Amino acid sequence: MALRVLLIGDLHLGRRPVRFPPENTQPSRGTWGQALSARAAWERTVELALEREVHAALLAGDVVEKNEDRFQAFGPLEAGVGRLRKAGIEVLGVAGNHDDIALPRLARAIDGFRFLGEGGVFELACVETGGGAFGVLGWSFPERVYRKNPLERLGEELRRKVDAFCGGPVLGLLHTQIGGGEKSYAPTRQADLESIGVSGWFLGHVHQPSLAAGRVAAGTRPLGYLGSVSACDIGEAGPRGPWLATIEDGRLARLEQLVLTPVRFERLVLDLSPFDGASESLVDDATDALRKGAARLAEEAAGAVRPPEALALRLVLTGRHARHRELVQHFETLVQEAEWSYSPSGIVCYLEGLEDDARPALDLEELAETQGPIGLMARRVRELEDAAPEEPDADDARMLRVARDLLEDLIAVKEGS
Ligand SMILES: [Mn+2]
Repeated sequence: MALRVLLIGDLHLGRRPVRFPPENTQPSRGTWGQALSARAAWERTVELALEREVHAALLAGDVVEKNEDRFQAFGPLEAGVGRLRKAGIEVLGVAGNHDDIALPRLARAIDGFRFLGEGGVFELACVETGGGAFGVLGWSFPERVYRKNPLERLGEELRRKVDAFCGGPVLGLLHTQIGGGEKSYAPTRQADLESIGVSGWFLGHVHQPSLAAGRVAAGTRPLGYLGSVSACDIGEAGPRGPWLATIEDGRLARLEQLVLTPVRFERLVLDLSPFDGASESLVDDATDALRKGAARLAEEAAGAVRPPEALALRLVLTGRHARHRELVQHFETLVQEAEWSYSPSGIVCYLEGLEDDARPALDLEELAETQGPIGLMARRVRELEDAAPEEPDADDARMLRVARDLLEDLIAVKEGS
């Protein structure tokens, strides 16, 4: 018989995306603020837990964005935990650096929420469910800023108990910075974590998921970040959601990411080089390409367990184009005026930002032959480029771009005169 455990990473109830879709668009219900909130992600998580008939749900810390948000978080958290408990699902959680005060208080006030590792002391809980028993080894942040290695407080006795735990596999639940230095939050080393006899470590804190989905090979033990449950900015690009662990015959057999983020962030790279610089419809052609790219990403996002309501795109311009500046200005306006949207597959795509990595198509050789400031600048840029290393670092690359921008500015001045 299979035992299903839902593993929930950084939820951050109270958090909202930094930028919403244009005002002339609408989510399937409510406002964008509601539809794209962490609360909406939590509600999707609860729905999926019921749908997949999981036996337990584990929260890996930072359930609440800020300790002060606990009053607003109480209602949705209580309602969700209530629905899970009513369906016979066990709910356990540990606190992270964002909810060191909020989570223990909420857990005390909510019926059936088991808070683990209070006060920064590791705790081994036995979870008995209709699908079988398993253990959870958990630790909670005792205060907001905790810079010591939590494993220092995992005694020999508890280590032995984990090794000898007879009820089933033990899942490790911890909010930590692997490989972190003395200025990071609850830093641990991977080797230390591996030295504990759990069947897997499911970690909170880093919002980029690092676990591998699929079958867990015999003899291997997963160790990684669950990631955030929903995204808030381009720093959280890609699929987001909780993970489903399946335990079969007393061992961890499968891991699956249940992608359900209400808003998904993606980078959309648009190469300007192929566009015909002589075309009168250049700007329309480039905008068409943006639409096509959005449609492709929306189609991919629509394949999620729960498709997003919105797809926030960071438009990244690359390549070279003679009318580079004109194109950049066009897309800048689209981003700033926040009116561009496109809704293929029922997902509202919008622009959350622009990165211009494209360059003007300048014929340096030709320009360097000319007299006056433009020729002088072109010769300087050419020297700079010749002197630059094959793979310039970020600073060098930026300086080269600034130099080329100056050249482009000089050309614009001349053309404008
Ligand atoms: Mn977090």
